[in-house]
Amino acid sequence: MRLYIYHHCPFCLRAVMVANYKNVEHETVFLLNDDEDTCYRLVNAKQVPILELADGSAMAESLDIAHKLDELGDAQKIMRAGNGADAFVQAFFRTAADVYALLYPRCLALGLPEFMSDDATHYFRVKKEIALGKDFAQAMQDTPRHIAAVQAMLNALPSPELPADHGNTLSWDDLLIFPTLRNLTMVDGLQFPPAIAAYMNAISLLTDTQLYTDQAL
Ligand SMILES: N[C@@H](CCC(=O)N[C@@H](CS)C(=O)NCC(=O)O)C(=O)O
Repeated sequence: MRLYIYHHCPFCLRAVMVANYKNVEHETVFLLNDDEDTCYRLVNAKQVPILELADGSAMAESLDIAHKLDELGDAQKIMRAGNGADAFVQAFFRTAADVYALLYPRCLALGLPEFMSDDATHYFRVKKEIALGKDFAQAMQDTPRHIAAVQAMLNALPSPELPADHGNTLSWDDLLIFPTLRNLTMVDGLQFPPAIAAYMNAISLLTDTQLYTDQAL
């Protein structure tokens, strides 16, 4: 079984979290960001994550993949029911423009496997500068303004439930909450409130996934 991902992709992280938590044996394939052919060959669309099963079939959509991995993984590792994590999802949605303006230019500077060629870097930059409506140099210059908006959002988040309060289990809500927070650790200067930092460390440990804190810029 193979999981095709980009390291920085928050949707991919959902699949990685479940695969690791549930000890699903799999091979991780980091695609180059401009590799359209592999995506089209497997799922007829340019998107990751993609799960290729042992029978050669492939599936897209992170939450469908997460459910499949949940089925295939260690039955002792329970996925706790969630309630949609509305407060988090809505807060992330409201500040999405600031979040992306902080994350897109930083992604390229971290030496991630999906950007290991000039063509892959160029592909990402062109696409994301159009999405942002400004170039990466401008986005970096605007960092203080974007940090202020995202910091206010972080400060207003409710305290997420910790795995330790639920028999050290992962919840479906964690798949909606953790990936955005994990990516925000790319940003030097953001202060994670203590309850959020404790949550991030606990989920990172439970799912064997790394934060970007040491590489923040
Ligand atoms: N609804 C999809 C969204 C996946 C998605 O948007 N993935 C992004 C990467 S973060 C992607 O593949 N974008 C196309 C590209 O990078 O060219 C899911 O949940 O899996």
